[in-house]
Amino acid sequence: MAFELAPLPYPYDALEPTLSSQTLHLHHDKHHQTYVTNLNNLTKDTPLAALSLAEVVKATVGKPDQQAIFNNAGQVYNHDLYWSSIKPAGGGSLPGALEAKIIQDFGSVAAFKEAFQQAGLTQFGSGWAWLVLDGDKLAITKTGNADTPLAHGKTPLLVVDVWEHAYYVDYQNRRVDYLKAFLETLVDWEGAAARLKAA
Ligand code: MN3
Repeated sequence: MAFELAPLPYPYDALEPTLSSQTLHLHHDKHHQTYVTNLNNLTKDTPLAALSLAEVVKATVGKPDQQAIFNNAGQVYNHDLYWSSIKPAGGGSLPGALEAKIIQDFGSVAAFKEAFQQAGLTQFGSGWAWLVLDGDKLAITKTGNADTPLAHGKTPLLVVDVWEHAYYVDYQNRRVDYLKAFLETLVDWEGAAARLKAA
């Protein structure tokens, strides 16, 4: 079965004014769709076409002859999680179990937010900032281009896309304002808590 572009889990204008309908149409219907289309073209009639998306990511990481497949599979996986990392009227208070784990591993929710924002800000060029479960501890990490912690034995819980296409229409070069908005009005803490519980 071919890989598919999942519909956005909310209407295109549901994140306004933080992220515009124009940004979501471009980001989901053009950028994300292109990675899905490329992945299908690259895996057509190969054994990889029978694998799950996560399996393709893990099977192709670090293999020079499969770099293009990894890049597109990683981008599809990362974008799927990005759309699930944000929601209308996000932000706010954290579910208790996630809050307790963040306090245990980062000292405080404020310290976590500061470090996460800094990771997104200092990812040079295109990439991603993540909250992951690494072993039994939460960690913040960043990846460049299509790379993903999934390929490196970690469980992704939250991700913010810091490729310019994610924010340039709404924030131009002000990546820091996009990251602040992500943490205060977009982030879906319940989704992250559910992924932590399932890990
Ligand atoms: Mn993107």
